[in-house]
Amino acid sequence: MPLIEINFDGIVGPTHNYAGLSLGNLAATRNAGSVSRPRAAALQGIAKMRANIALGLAQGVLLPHRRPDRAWLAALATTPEDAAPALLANALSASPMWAANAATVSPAPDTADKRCHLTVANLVTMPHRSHEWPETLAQLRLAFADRTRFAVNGPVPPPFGDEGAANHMRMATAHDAPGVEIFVYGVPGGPFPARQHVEASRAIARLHGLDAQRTLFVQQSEQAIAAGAFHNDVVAVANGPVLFAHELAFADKEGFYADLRRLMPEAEIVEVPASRVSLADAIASYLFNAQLVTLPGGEMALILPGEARANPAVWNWLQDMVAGNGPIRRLEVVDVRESMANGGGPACLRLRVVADPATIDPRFLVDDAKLDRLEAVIAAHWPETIDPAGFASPSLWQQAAAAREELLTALDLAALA
Ligand code: SUG
Repeated sequence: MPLIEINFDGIVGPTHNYAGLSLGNLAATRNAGSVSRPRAAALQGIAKMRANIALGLAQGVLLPHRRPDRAWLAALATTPEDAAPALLANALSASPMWAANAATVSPAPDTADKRCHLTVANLVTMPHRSHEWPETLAQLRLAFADRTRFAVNGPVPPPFGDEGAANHMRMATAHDAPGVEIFVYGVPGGPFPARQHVEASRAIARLHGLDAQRTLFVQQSEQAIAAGAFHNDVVAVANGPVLFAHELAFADKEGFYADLRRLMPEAEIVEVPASRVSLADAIASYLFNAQLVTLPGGEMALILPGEARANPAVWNWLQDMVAGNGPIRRLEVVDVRESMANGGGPACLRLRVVADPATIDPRFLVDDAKLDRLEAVIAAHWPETIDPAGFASPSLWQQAAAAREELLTALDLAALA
């Protein structure tokens, strides 16, 4: 079978909550302290996967991690029972659900050894995300265990912050053709942290054996980070030969666009002008945190969050776009509002891997029947609500652990327990 794009969605974990842990992520900060709905959040995630399958797309999953993360607390010489409230909140986060931050992926046609390379993200900038990588690495090593096809690399060492595919775009005439890889980094100094460091991006390009002539390092605009675009995938997304970006996404867009057109004359740039959609509207609606996908018939579709339809400036622009002659022909809307309230849209929830599905551990691939089983587990075991005031309750930790175990059993992945 040829190489195709598979979206691996992070299943929303049973401790999904609003603790306001991500400085610079305006939605998460705004909702700090609110009561979350883990069951609804996870069911919304399942419904999104079903909608993608119905469009003819291949779908995989990544799993929630152990929460509270006792191993991490033990390394800090404490326990859930004794940890200070802030540390406990960091240990309880369900943030692995945002699989776009799990790893950076370079498909086989782009790499020197012609294997697909995945480098797990260290996520060092945010304490609650900095302890994700060991469990993510274990899952990736299981899912992509075929070493003749995949290389799964450990994280870039700190202090160089790496946030994975959220700051990486790949453009190619077809998924299985050699691509141009674009790493987008931030420069510290603004009001919010720059979570992707250029040193980390350069290290990943070397680790993956990318062709320097087909790799670009592009600075995200300081204005975008200051407006709340804590990852590039909040202001830009690429698929195939198409780049869809906000006018103010990049520090030097003319230089970037010129480099891109030189490396890839087929590139099509769909730019949204600030005069039509302000950065604030783009970030609040997550217009660019859409999944830009090629459907089996060859048509390109944008899978958007409901918030993009609810924003008149954004929706009017999108209507004009599809009425025109551009490469993006179809709009699909999904409801992921529980994730959105923590700053995670449709594209945050998925990690794209270009590979032959037959070379991947089938336990990580899903169809409708498997999603039925996962839905039943979630409906029966996920907490209906979590109030951050109740983080210290052992019954919450027990329920979360039992719920995760049920899920692992349903997927025949008890080895990850
Ligand atoms: O890292 N939110 C995540 C959202 C990640 C979105 N991912 C992409 N753009 N690809 C983050 O900021 C909120 C956690 C809290 O406040 O509890 C959080 O981690």
